[in-house]
Amino acid sequence: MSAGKLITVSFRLPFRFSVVRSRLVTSPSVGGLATALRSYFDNGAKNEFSSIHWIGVCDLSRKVFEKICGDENIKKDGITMHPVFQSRQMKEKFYDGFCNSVLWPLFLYFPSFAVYKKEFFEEYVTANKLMLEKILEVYEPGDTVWVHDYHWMLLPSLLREKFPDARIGFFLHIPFPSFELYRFLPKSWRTQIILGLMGADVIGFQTDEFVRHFVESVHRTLPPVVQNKSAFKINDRSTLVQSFSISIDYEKFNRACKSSEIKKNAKRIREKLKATKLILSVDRLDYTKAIYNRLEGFEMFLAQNPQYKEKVSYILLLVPTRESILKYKENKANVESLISRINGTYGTLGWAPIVYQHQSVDFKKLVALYSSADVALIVPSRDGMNLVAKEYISCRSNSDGVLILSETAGAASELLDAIIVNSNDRQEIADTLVKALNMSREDQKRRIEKMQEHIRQNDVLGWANDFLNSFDKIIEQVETEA
Ligand code: ADQ
Repeated sequence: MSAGKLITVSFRLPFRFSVVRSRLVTSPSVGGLATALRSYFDNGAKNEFSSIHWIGVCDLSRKVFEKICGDENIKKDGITMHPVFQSRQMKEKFYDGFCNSVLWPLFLYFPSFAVYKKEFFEEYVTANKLMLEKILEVYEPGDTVWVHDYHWMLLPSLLREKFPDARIGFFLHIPFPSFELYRFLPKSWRTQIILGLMGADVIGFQTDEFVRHFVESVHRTLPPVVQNKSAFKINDRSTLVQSFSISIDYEKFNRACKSSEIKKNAKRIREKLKATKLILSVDRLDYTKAIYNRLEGFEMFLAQNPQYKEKVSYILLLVPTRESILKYKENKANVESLISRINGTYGTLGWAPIVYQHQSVDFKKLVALYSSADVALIVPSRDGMNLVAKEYISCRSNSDGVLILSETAGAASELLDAIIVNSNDRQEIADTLVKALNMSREDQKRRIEKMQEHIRQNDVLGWANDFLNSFDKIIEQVETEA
């Protein structure tokens, strides 16, 4: 790969910072991107690069951070973290605004939730430029800069202008929508975003479908561009556009679920809940995860199958997310009121059908939950990939369990032995729960083993290595053309 540094850029740093009794306290960031990259850095990355750096937005204000840490960067688990400080205005207009009230709803097919304000886009440009300043403090020729996700789509070109020979990669963790959605963005914004991305040597997407959407959007947004198979040529530079399906550290999850401590904890969960069957969902509390729909599906299941009364518990573990945004507050309120209606209607003195936890849990608890559940119900309305689905499969040490997955999660294109449903079809969810709870042991084993083998062979290390090795493809292509 490269002997230089690897500089990762994402919105969040891999660890959250807080201050307790005047000391800096760190805790792992929750979410797919942070989980996946930390796993890669724990495994292969350190052998490939001279050092690992991560630039992201700090949870603390500059004043508080500098009071506690001076001008030191924080090093943890071999990663040097370089915090960027954003003003309150930037948080509101860039993060809550353009990122999470324009790009997020649009790219995840909730166009009616998007709020197109000029000042949001202007702040997006400013925030990308601020991030560039930080990169320039860390970057040296020979380094690789790996930019992640929709927050920083202008950054590859901003960096390219400064360093024409830099190795720059970009990976989009969320879907790239069809052009019919992408064109909701005003022309100037959508053009700037595509040109921003084209500064990268490699642009990675989760699935081939998202690659196709992007390619169509390029052709329909820019004046005629040269495309040679999977590469675009603009101003004599080539940009490779390819899918790289993100994954997890299979061995870490699989090893953990076989430990006696986790087995004991999983058993304890089952004993505590008394129900004979456990269904589990683990998600950020995001409207794109369609939690309301699946609760309605579960409610139908209870109404139509009274024989499961006191026999089934549905553990709903939802991690808090983006709580300052109105759509998230509304979604949380709706989900919580539906949970209470279902528990109120169907529960008995000693049994609540839904066990709801609105919190983040640590790795061991998460693995114990995955190990304890007979069925994982993972039905987002859209998802770039969905790592929870892969984590659940990896934690089935006895090769039993059933994964119910929605067709609109990127993971559905890989986990072909899951039961695939439509997240809007409540009746299908209800019927599929019955099917899953009654699936024969042989059928479960056959499906789980096939999916485990797939994830084992396509783990997070493979994803990162494929992405980072693809820079060489571009070099080969340029040399062949010369
Ligand atoms: P997310 O939308 O965050 O990720 P996902 O891929 O499922 O979705 O990752 C969530 C991660 O957070 C998992 O590793 C899971 O273990 C963890 N997690 C979730 N709830 C938790 C809880 N209550 N406590 C502790 N941990 C919890 C984005 C995209 C996805 C894409 C990933 C990676 O939206 O589509 O798969 O990035 O690219």
